[in-house]
Amino acid sequence: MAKLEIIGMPQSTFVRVVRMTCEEKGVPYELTVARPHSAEINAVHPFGKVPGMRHGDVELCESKAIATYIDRTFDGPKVIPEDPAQAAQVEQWVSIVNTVMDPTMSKPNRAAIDAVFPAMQQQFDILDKAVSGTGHLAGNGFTLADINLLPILFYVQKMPEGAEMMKKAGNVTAYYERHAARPSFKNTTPPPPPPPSQ
Ligand SMILES: N[C@@H](CCC(=O)N[C@@H](CS)C(=O)NCC(=O)O)C(=O)O
Repeated sequence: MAKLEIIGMPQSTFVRVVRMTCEEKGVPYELTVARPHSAEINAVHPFGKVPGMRHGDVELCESKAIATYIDRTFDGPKVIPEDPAQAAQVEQWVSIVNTVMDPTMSKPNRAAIDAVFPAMQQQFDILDKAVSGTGHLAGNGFTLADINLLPILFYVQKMPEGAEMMKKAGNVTAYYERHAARPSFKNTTPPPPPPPSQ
């Protein structure tokens, strides 16, 4: 089969999502390290965002589309269940996390973090309830919904405020600690941020 190439920076949560999908399924891939708006990524994303992907004649961008393609194309455990209702629950949580929670939780500086503090607390309460039943975001098993959230929590728990909120949200803490032990998570641990581009 053709080589699977993932394009992007390993520090990006969205790049980590597609790499974790490969790791969970046991799919070999090559990471081409490229920054947003570099020539490599502009070739596959109209707005220059990471990640991108190439597999034979197939060129893709957007983490959800790439993860879905990998799940459907390769053998290995399904990260999106076949059952329509369960698949829709995964879709629902990927959408909530990417449209509401990621913009709140992934903040670049102190002023921005302070401004989103109340919203972030509310979102932690919601997550704590969501994972309380099965220890997963959607259904009974580990899915793309979890893969999509864990890289964000990795950065959140490194901030003092995030660590504090996490400590208070006992179910989220247990969820994070359990899944952070997965080889797919450990094997994709991001290196420190690269120096600013010239
Ligand atoms: N919806 C996109 C989001 C990708 C994204 O925002 N990537 C960030 C890095 S984590 C990026 O490339 N940012 C540069 C920019 O927005 O110009 C996906 O799911 O792949």
